[in-house]
Amino acid sequence: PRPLEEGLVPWPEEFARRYVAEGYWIGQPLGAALRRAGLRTPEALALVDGTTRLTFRSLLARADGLAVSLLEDLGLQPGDRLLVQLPNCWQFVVLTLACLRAGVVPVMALPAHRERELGELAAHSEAVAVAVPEVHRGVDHLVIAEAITRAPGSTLRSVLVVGEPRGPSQVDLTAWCAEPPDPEACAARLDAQAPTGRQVALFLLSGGTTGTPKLIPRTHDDYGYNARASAELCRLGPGDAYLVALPGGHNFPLACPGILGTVLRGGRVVMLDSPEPERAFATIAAERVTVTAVVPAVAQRWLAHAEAHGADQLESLRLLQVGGARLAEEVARRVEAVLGATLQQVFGMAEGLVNYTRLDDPKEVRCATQGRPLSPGDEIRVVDEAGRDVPPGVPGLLLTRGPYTIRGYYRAPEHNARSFDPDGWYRTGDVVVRRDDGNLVVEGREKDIVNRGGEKISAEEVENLAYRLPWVRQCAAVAVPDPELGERVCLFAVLAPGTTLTLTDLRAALAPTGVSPLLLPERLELVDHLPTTAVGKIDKAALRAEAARRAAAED
Ligand code: J2J
Repeated sequence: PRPLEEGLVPWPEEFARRYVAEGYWIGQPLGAALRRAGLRTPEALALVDGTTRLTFRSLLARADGLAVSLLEDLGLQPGDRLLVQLPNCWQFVVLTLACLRAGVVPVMALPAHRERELGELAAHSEAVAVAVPEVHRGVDHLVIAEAITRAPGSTLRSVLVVGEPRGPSQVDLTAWCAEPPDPEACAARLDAQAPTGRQVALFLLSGGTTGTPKLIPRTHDDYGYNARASAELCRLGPGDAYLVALPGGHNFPLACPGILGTVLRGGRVVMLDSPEPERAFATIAAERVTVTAVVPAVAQRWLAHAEAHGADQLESLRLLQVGGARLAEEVARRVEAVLGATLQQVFGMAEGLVNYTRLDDPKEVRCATQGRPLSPGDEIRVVDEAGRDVPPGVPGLLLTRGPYTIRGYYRAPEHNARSFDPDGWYRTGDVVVRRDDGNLVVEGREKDIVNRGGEKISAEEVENLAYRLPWVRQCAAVAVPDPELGERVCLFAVLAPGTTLTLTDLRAALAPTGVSPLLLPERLELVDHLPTTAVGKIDKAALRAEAARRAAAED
């Protein structure tokens, strides 16, 4: 593999100096900061997963033991990439901390990824190892890990597995997460070669990747600040218990303030494999959970459950963060009334900028807006198509720069030319209104994705997949409104004369291609031709309206 640094876009030195001078970047490796925080209360409970309960002392020792094993037994070097696709389990937390301590860079894949996406991520990041569960929800991830390891040109050498290893290059991750006999020696070894603040700590994934996956390099300095400032904004403390109900490798539950913010504040992290209401409510009650983060689709399921069965189990919950997709104002109002927790809307992105409503904002702000930037160092602009700033109250495209917003995707010069302007502003692709009070309201988006309950799906990827069927002459994927998930994928297709296609056949034909099930359309509309705009591009706005009209007509 090539060195990590090749293909990174650093912040210009004048910005870096400012972020240091203003105290955002503290020049500390995130692993050491987490360790220092945990050592303040070594015997306090740090991590819960079912019947597994680890104190800070045990968690930190395990992380350091695993970090040393990665370096010495697996032969990883600091800067090497490790592809991580684990469900929410305690081993995920130990592994993440271990990577941060060792300077090994985790690439946070999502549970829905399959052979094709994981293979692309491994190739693009030149990962040398991959961590997977053996089997999870009926999917054999070890078979996928083996397949991407064998792929031509693969740089993967080892597989870390939660479950039973099946071969010589596979490691029992749970066993490797045991407490080492001499944690002090491990800590000393790791402290001696800790990464610097400016180095890449981890890679997150951009929602809705096209072609080559977009990897988001987050540094120790910037990600540490993201987690620390978010934890402060949410007033996390040692008395808090944070429930990880969304996939732990996503930016929201990882660092907004999420797992990392909770550990930094001496709170405890509770892992749960699914946000399904019955188990989530029981876990909140049993572990006295005070804070959690969900997407709007999950908030709605929790509401329905509480309306049917009561919300007594949620008594300890003080803060419910909702983000990832637009939350309707009526739903927001019911969340506070029915679930009894303060609602915090979070409009964030793995590239950086996170907007929050504040805990003491008036109810109208909490329910009707998506908040304002986390940091005084965040710069935002709202502009028209020509790039001119628009006044408050007028919708426009959101651009941003700041101490925790990247300046470029990893090894992606073409994407970067489109996604960042020459002054380093990141084009979020979101259409927002900035109100007079500074709060943002998300009105729509310019980027061609479907936001399925917070999961971002690239329309172009769905289209490329559908074009594999020879009788699909022309197609376009768009979002169709959905009462549960907000949006689902609808495919409009023009077929070759004399051929036909049903949704079931379409999905059955595409499923064996080893792609994430999220890419399979959930609605199919056969048409004679696709509408085009004045410049001859497929008119997606017209198709979205048509999909919405047809879906509504069926209800
Ligand atoms: C409308 N759209 C939203 C919101 C994100 C916290 C919370 C979410 C993410 C996330 C995150 C939205 N209302 N409240 O990283 O730290 C849409 C926007 C945005 C895109 C980013 C976090 N919150 N969105 O969702 O990288 O379109 O991050 O640009 O997955 O989700 O997606 P992602």
